Order: sequence, then structure tokens, then C-alpha cells
Amino acid sequence: MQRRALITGVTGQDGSYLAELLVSKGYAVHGLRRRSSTFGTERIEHLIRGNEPCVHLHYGDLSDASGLARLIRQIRPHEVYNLAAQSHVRVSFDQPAYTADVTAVGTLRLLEALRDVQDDTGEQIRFYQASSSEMFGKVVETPQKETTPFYPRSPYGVAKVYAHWITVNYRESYDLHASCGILFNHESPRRGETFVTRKITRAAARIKLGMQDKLYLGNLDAQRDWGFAGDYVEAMWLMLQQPTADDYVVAMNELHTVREFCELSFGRLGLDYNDFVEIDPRYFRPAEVDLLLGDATKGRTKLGWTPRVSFQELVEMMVDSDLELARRERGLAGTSASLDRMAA
Ligand code: NAP
Ligand code: G4F
Repeated sequence: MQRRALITGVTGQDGSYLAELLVSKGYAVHGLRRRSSTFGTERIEHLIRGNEPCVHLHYGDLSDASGLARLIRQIRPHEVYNLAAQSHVRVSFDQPAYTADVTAVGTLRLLEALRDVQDDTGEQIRFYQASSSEMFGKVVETPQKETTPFYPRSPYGVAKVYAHWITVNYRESYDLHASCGILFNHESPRRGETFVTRKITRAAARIKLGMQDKLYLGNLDAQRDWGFAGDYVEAMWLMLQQPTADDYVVAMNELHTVREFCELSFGRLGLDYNDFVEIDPRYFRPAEVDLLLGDATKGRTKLGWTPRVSFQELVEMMVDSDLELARRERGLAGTSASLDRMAA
């Protein structure tokens, strides 16, 4: 029988890679999309167009409990991947209540819907929760692993801690097959443009082509453990294939600074970042997470998960992709006919 999966956050970076992976494995893939005045489906256009779309989209929102319950009853998924969230750490300081509602309580709403359907039908639904290394915040040990205590440093981190523990609680209380992936930062050419890596590669490419003069950043000394999103979604899938649900850290176990990311990105284009990067205090956070370094030994051993893309390859992939994008933008901006086509 063909397995059915539901992905919340299917229009996001991870949602798009996970949808591709599940389609390639023969799943019937359903995605939750929220209503917006624009399409917002750029990352999954190739999966939703044509006579036989590979991914079926449904309107819904993590803030709408009854809509989620109806959708779960309608689709009767075997696997649910909860990737939807207000996922920007800096934005969570400006929108703390909204972040709590969507990122924390939204997870509870989804779990409640699953619990009801599982109770009614007796069919087990496997659940993946997108937990985050941001939960470790002001780290109490390095590297961080599954047993490291949380010390979140942002409304986003606090919301993710709630979502994490409510998932564990539903696993223990209601026999749900619910797993949390504690993923460290993962990036790609599809990364949102306001996260630091994409902001850097996008700007470096535009500067190279003379389309931009400067790049304004905040804390260049922050250290992160960056991997490739395409590798990380494989770990999500592997977690739901295990006989028993559990929690896993997913990381590269490598530390790099934002400054180093700048150096490599500009360097790829033959530029020196010192000539273009300026510090703007607006991009500093009220409370910073200085260092995140993950120990993914459990996931590598129990899941057999192995990342394929190195840090250096990730930077090159993102810079090359953004250079292509900037070239296309420059071409399109050249003639009004091209812009007309864009509007259509
Ligand atoms: P992303 O690109 O920001 O995608 C977030 C997704 O959530 C988008 O599809 C977005 O829809 C959707 N969404 C936002 N609010 C929603 C709501 N109220 N109802 C329904 N959908 C909503 O994030 P990502 O990088 O793919 O990350 C996926 C998940 O992993 C997130 O939960 C994130 O917090 C978590 N995570 C990410 C990382 C990382 O480094 N990328 C690390 C650890 C954990 P729109 O397209 O309409 O905005
Ligand atoms: O790219 P960032 O915004 O990612 P951050 O805050 O680590 O959060 C990402 O990873 C989390 C996993 O740990 C996810 F849960 C979360 O959803 C998200 O995907 O910032 C990385 C670092 C920070 O220390 C920040 O202060 O870069 C520093 N930074 C310096 N200048 C900047 C900037 N960050 C952004 N976004 N923009 C800047 O101009």
C-alpha cells in the first residue's frame, strides 16, 4: 500500500527537500500551506504543477486547531512531519506571542489532532517534530548531545522547548510514535534570505556583479555547526522508520564563525569580505547564542545517518547558485519586456 505523508511547512526550505525525498520513495505527499496574498510556493513549483502533481497542497495553519483536525481525518496520514514554525530567531524577539502561538502551541494542536484520530481509528500515525539546537542556547556543555540540558535564549528557543517537551509527553502519555530531531543549523540555496548564510551568499554574488555595494551584518563572532538541508531531511525520514520513537541530535560536529562564512563566500568570488561587510547594530540580538556544536553520534550509529555535503561544499553550492540567480536578475532588469514577463 502506498504510504501517505503530511508535511507542515512544506513551502519552507526543509519542507521542499523533504517533499522531494518522500516523492522519490513513492509516498503520496500532502502539504499544509497557509493562505497568503502571494503564491509562496516557489520552492516546490516543480512538485505541484502539471497534470499529475507529486505533492497535494491543503490550506491550513498551525493556529487553527479545527482545520488541522479535519485535515488529519481527511488524509489519514501514516507519517506527519511538523516543520511549520515562525522560524526566525531575531523576529521572535519582535513577535514573541505570535511565535509562542505558532511554534509552541501549534505543535500541541497538531498532536491533539493526531491523538484523536489515532484513538478513533486504532491506526498508528508516526510524528516528527522539528526541534532545534537553539534550545541549547547558552550552552551548559560542549558539544551538545541529546542529554544536554536546554537553556534557550530567545522566544523562539523557548517556544521550541515547549514543542519538544509536549511531543515527548504525548509519546509517553498516549503511546504516540513521536520523535524529535534536534537539528543544528542547516542551509542550502533554498534558505530564506534573512538567515545569515543566505544573506551573505546572496549579497556576495550581487556585489560581484556590481548590483550592490555593501553587506550589513550583526555579530560576526557567533559560531555555528552548519550542514546541508538536503542531508538533514534524510535524518528526519530515518527517525520515523525506527521501530521505537526517540530523539536525536543532527549535526556535523564542526564549528565555524559567521566571519569565516563571509571569508569563504566572498573568497569564492575572488573578493575580500573586509572591503564590503559593515556592522549594523540592528542585527544584534537582545540575547545571543554564541556557540552551537552538535554531537550526532547517536543518530549516526542508530539511524545510520551520514551527511554527504561538507561545509566548504555547502558554501560553494550556495555562492554558485546565488551568482546564477543574480545573473538572471541582472538580465531580467535589462529590458522592460522581461519585466513584463515576470509580472505575468
Ligand atoms: P522555513 O524555511 O522558515 O519554513 C517554515 C515553514 O513554516 C514555511 O513553510 C512557512 O510557510 C510555514 N509556516 C510558518 N508559520 C506557519 C503557520 N502559522 N501555519 C502553517 N505554516 C506556517 O524553515 P526551515 O529552515 O525549513 O525549518 C523547518 C523547521 O525546522 C522549522 O520548524 C524550524 O524552526 C526548524 N529548524 C530549522 C533549522 C534550520 O537550520 N533550518 C534548525 C533547527 C530547526 P510560508 O512559506 O508561508 O512562510
Ligand atoms: O542565520 P541565523 O539567523 O540563524 P540562527 O539564529 O542560528 O537560527 C537558525 O538556526 C536555528 C538552529 O540553531 C533554527 F532553529 C532557526 O530556525 C534558524 O534556522 O543566525 C546565525 C548567527 C546568529 O548568531 C546571528 O546573531 O548569525 C548571526 N548574525 C550576524 N549577522 C546574523 C546577522 N543573523 C542574521 N539572521 N542576520 C544578520 O545580519
